[in-house]
Amino acid sequence: MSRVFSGIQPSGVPTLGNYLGAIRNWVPLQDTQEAIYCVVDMHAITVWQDPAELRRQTREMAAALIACGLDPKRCILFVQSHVRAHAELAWIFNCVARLGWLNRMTQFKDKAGKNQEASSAGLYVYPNLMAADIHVYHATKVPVGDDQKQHLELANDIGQKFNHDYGVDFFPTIEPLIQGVAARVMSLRDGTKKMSKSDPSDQSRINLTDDADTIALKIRRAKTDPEPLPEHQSGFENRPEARNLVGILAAITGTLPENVLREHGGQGFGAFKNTLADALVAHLSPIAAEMTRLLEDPAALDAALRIGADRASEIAEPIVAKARDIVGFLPSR
Ligand code: AQP
Repeated sequence: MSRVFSGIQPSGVPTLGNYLGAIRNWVPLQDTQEAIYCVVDMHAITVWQDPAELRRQTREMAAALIACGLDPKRCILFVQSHVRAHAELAWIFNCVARLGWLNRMTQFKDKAGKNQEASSAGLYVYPNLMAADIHVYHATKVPVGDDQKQHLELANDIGQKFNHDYGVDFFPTIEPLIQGVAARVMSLRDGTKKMSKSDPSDQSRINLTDDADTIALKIRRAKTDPEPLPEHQSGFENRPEARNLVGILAAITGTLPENVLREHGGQGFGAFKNTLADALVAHLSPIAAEMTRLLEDPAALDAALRIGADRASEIAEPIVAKARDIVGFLPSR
């Protein structure tokens, strides 16, 4: 059994992008791997979060993960800030990673925008914390969306540099698991931009908590072009919105884009959007209902997360203790 790690930020309501690109792929891994999943609140505060909202969103994210099929008995599910070892290893990694490596990270450039000087230092070193999240468990497989590929390459660079600098074979190589036709779901308003939970426009995304009418309205309003759907995938060239909507229908119905085009190619977007909205509502409504049910008992949710944090700490503590020893820190006791 390999050890799998992945995380998600409680920086808003999880989106269809988070679900199709990541969360949905986490579920089957619970039964085939040792799976560790984390609500990464320390990553979330790299951009401003209102404290009360952050607490609410952290519980909401945990509820969403369970509602999507994660079972705290079959995986380790917890909140990042409850396991101190993440922060401790991240500091060591801040001293291993090179500025030149961080300068190449496109997510920082996307999130910092034009005013990089005003961004938090945390946003800049976000990939070092992400590397620590994974390496602190010696996890070797990381199921993520396509947007995180560059960060995983950096995590491998950090692990290898640590091993090389200290002459050890301590951190293993990480393998990204980037799966499915919807590894990158795009914004409903701009097919060249990824769907994000913190996008200022709520119309750009489907939230896992959206009700049936909201989903139908957002899909009806989704940007398209005047042409009918192509018959083949080659017809997606310069049509990112068409590619995105077809990809979403394929992913949600468990098929391939070419099969969607076999059925809907040549159709206008009107009829296609109705089919897509119906499929999304059928798939997402039970998840939203289960989230609501779970959030009615926050004490039970918190208790499950605390058990998860204890189990995670048991794995992480000896690994971070060994890392401390390797870099030459005196034993603390
Ligand atoms: N649009 C997407 N398509 C496919 N996968 C996606 N993921 C995010 N957006 C898409 C995957 O979701 C997982 C959790 O992501 P995250 O919350 O840690 O951070 P993120 O990638 O920055 O996600 P968001 O929704 O865009 O959050 P904000 O707006 O707060 O930055 C990751 O595996 C990611 O690949």
